[in-house]
Amino acid sequence: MEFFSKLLFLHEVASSHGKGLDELLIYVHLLMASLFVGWLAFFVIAVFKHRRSVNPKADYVGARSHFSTYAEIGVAAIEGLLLLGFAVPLWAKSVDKFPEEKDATVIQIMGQQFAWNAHYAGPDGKWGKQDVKFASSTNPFGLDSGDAGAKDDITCLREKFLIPVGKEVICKISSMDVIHCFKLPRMRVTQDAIPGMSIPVHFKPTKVGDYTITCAQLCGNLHSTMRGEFKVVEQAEFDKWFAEKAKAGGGGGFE
Ligand SMILES: [Cu+2]
Repeated sequence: MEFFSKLLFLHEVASSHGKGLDELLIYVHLLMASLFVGWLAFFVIAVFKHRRSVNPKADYVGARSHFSTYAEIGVAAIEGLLLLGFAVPLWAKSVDKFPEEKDATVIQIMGQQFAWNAHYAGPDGKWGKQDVKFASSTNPFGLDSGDAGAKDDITCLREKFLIPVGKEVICKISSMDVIHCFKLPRMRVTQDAIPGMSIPVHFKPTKVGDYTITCAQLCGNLHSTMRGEFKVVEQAEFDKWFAEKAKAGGGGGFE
């Protein structure tokens, strides 16, 4: 597997479900590679075997063996196995089954041309009131500064945010302008960010380190520069950062 990961230039996995996804990706590529080689070999053999000098007269019946039928059935069976035996169970286990919010780090993510912003409910665990009428480039989450629940909310606007390692993360993805796509290559997470919608995704980071968020949807002239950063840290470091952020005037971003 390690060999094939390198062959496909896959980033080192840093989430719990990433390994299964990579395995599926590798199996699909192996099947496609063998089909490519197989069909190409068949083509070359057919062209050579039936060349004009040995077959001056066309054969009007054609192939008499059933080999190609069996080969087609074999390929369809392997594809069925990949879909029903690997892809569907992986989706059910790693994508469909959400962790409980109380056991997870819940973050709202807002894409904007051309940056990523994060919003945490703060130590009280309650999201401040949000309304689109308050939304602006300095307040992308539309937080109501008059709401008591918003006072300790933490917003990281165009800046690095932290996530604790070994704990489920739920990101609720949205966009304040056009369609973006929240992509965490090393976490094997990709989800479109659609204006007016909040779409949740979840993953469990397994390695501390610095990670990049990219945008995987062509979203404007500076799309290629649309990056975000987050850091996966030990729980203690996260708690310290979280408390400091909340204390430093929470809700940041709006005055
Ligand atoms: Cu974008």
